[in-house]
Amino acid sequence: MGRIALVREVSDSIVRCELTHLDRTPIDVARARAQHAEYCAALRAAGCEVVEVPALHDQPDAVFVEDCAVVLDEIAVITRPGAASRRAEVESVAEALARFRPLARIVDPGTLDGGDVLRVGRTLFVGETPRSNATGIAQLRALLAPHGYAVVAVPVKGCLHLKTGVSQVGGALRSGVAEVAPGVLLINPEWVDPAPFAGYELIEVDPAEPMAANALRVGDAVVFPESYARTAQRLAARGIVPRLVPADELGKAEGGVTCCSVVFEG
Ligand code: CIR
Repeated sequence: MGRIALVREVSDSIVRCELTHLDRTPIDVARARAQHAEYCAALRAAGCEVVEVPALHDQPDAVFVEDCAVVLDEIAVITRPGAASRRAEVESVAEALARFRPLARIVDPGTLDGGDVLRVGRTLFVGETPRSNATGIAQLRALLAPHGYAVVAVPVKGCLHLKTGVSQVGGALRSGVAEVAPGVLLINPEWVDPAPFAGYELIEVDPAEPMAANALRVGDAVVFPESYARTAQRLAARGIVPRLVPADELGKAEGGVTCCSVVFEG
């Protein structure tokens, strides 16, 4: 089987989404759905089979499937999201993933959002945020140690998730090759301290675009919001030409491009 991208339709109730750092502004649900469709098209163009998990219209944030699972080659870890309002999202994602991987779970009192987990090779950097607590991070470490993954906790200040502030845009593609091909990371150093990422090549977002550090790497492609043109130019200058998608409507719900899919080899 090839590369799979799990996605979920934008809920009717998205206007009641969780918000942490943004003020509530009206969300045009039809426009959010149209942009989501373009996002799915970009995933297909990047070689993914797009698999939809069932819509959950009473769960406002259900489109952000990334937060429900961390999928590695060996195992899928079903999370326990930090926002209590989001916990009912995980079962349908677990059911979809059970076809592909053995499942493990983060359990009470642990919390973990997939948006806090950045995997580079066999290292998982995990944001310490109001969504992902020390117990959840310790549970993840214990679940993954037998598979040879290191879990490194990283402080995050000023943004929702670790991957709001840093994501991978180049370098090691598959677990196991990190040592020979270090990652290239896109980072907002105002929100995430670059120190834990010494050894990787870092590209900083344009200071006028603080939200631009969230890019989605799919194979060799990088899916990136079209509204962050200055940072896109920085990527292009480094030889990384992103596939641009409109993403500003779900941006009002504090969602970025990584949040809307769980990508893995099927
Ligand atoms: C939330 O606050 O949970 C949603 N409104 C946004 C989640 C975005 N997910 C992500 O960055 N992985």
